Amino acid sequence: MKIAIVCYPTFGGSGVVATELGLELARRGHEIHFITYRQPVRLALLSPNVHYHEVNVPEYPLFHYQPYELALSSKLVDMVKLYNIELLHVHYAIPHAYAGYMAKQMLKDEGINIPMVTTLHGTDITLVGNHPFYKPAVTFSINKSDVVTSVSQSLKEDTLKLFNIKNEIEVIPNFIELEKTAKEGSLPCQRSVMANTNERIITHISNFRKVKRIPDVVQVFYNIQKEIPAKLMMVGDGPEKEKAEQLCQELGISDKVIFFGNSNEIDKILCFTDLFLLPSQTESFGLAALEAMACSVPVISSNSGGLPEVNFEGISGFLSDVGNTEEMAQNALKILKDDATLASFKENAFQVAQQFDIKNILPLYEALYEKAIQKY
Ligand code: GMT
Repeated sequence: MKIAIVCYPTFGGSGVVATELGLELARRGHEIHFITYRQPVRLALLSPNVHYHEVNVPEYPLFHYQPYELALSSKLVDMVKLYNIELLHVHYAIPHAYAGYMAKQMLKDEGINIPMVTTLHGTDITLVGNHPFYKPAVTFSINKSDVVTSVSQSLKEDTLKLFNIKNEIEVIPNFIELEKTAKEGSLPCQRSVMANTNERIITHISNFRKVKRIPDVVQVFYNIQKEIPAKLMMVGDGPEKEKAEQLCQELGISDKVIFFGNSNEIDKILCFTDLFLLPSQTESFGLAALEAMACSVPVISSNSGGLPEVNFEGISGFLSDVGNTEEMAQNALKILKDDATLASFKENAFQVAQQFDIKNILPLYEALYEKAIQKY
């Protein structure tokens, strides 16, 4: 199949999922066209089946806001015609589903009919898309998609609750490429550079937005390090990072916390991690938690959104109510208390991650594409 993938090229989970999906489809012989405003961060290798088309938005002083949707839909029309693309798969409803619908309409005018699959990722529904300023357009573009998927059952339920959706929503969970993780996991792990042998290493990875509850990450770690020697690795960048650095100073733990910024080498950090923290206000899925589990790292998370579908209570880690940092720290200490307990949580985390291996999930997308193309 010839498929166009529209996504955000940034470090966010939706862009990562879209990129990994496209790369695996390409490995299986499909022709994949990434269409976005910058080369996606995980799209390092361009292979014969992988194409990347940049959306350019010329600056014009009249425009207070540059019309990205317009440029994207025009690019989609041009690329579909040039490469005979058979299907559009847009990741993140805003504004991709809207731009995709416009492209479909323009193509229809020229006698070209092409299906569009929209994958809902989370904040496009629960935070941004739900805002009254966007809601009519988001509802419209979801209802006009030929196929709609969501990355968890919880996100499906939220979508049906928050929007007037007439379409079926199919749940296809996010995935992980275990083979790649295993290969990278066999590289030398630089644990000794980060911590002393007696210290436990705790990691948090995110875009440091409010929804991630960064102060809770610091508070949970503060409670842990009062009981056992430990270090905290903070990976990522975003609006809450500076405040977190300040909080660490106020609590007197700056020497135990390392801020990495954005990293393309999270596997190298996860390889020496003992525990992952994700106390988010909400997560449609929690891809970062799954990436940790794939590296045999147990997870302490909140129990909101789709997290219980990924992190299994008492098996791959523990889940607590949002904001209950006291319980999160107690649960963390339960896992970290001795090497044998930690080893068994690590093994369980890896076992749970196997359910989400890309090899199990990718055929679900392929079947859905085939059905959508056949219908047209
Ligand atoms: O984590 C973020 O806030 C980024 C956001 C994105 O769209 O890139 O992540 C969302 O999509 C990910 C991939 O499907 C999910 O794993 C995240 O849980 C989801 N984030 C939220 O729902 C807050």
